[in-house]
Amino acid sequence: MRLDLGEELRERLRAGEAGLVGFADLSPVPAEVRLGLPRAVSVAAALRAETIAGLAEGPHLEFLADYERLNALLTELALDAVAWLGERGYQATALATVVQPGQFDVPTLTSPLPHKTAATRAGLGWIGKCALLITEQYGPAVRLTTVLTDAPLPGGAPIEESRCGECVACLEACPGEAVSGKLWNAGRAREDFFDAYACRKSCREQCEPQGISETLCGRCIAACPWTRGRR
Ligand code: B12
Ligand code: SF4
Ligand code: SF4
Repeated sequence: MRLDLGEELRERLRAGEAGLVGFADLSPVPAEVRLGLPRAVSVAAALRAETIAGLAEGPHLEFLADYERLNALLTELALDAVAWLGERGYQATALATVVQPGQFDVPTLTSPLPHKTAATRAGLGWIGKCALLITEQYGPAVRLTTVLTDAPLPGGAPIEESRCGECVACLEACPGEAVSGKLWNAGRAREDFFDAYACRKSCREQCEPQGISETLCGRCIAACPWTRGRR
């Protein structure tokens, strides 16, 4: 039996080591933000179990290596999806896996179309109290990328409410006091439940002594029970 467009693309990306692939209807997002394209392919790739094991004590060089591996993998997968959709006559454009100058507002720490928006719209997960995308399969231990397109891909069921419940594991693990403990929903602004500046400050304070020039931490990833579930 011939696979349809969405199944074929999902199989292709998963064969390229994507952990999760979903399709999003982006109609609630303003047209200029999604570059006039109505849908998105959301792709998640998972951290290695060995990387996560050390994260409870903060960022380390293996995390940096895995971070770079996943950024390269996701960029390659996104460019492959763009080419594959283009060959079939569809418009497609990849959002940068790692934001580039001009695509990011430094004072507010925001990108115009966050990868997490495409991911929740594709049904890959919800936004946790730690402000990361939480997937049932890997918890927050994933990095994300997004391809915008006009291809007629079947939209997943959007997730618009938190599934964190009473859990406060990330709040207790966060050295920067960035996590308020409030539950996310799709209408709630990041600032209303998470302090991105406090997180960034703590990430940098932890990275500097390790000689890591990126802004990494991930203690909230190690603490999340959805992450522990995959070990
Ligand atoms: C700025 C930034 C930071 C800042 C601010 C963090 C933040 N949460 O905004 C700092 C420097 C602190 C940071 C730190 C980290 N980051 Co960072 N960061 C980004 C970046 C470049 C932009 C995020 C952004 O625009 N934020 C603005 C706010 C408004 O958006 P948001 O929180 O990302 O998402 C909101 C919307 O998606 C909204 N939403 C969800 N669904 C829907 C649906 C609709 C219809 C609407 C309207 C809105 C909506 O809810 C979310 C929460 O409010 C993204 C890459 C990207 N281009 O998306 C990576 C990204 C968010 N970071 C990531 C990671 C992994 C980290 C770190 C673990 C360190 C690291 N680099 O490994 C820490 C963890 C911090 C944390 N607990 O969130 C991953 C997250 C993966 C995941 N599982 O969610 C991303 C997606 C990078 C990637 N390519 O994978 N980061
Ligand atoms: S990455 Fe670190 S500082 Fe930022 S929210 Fe998670 S635990 Fe807190
Ligand atoms: S640790 Fe608990 S509260 Fe935090 S994101 Fe994971 S499930 Fe949600």
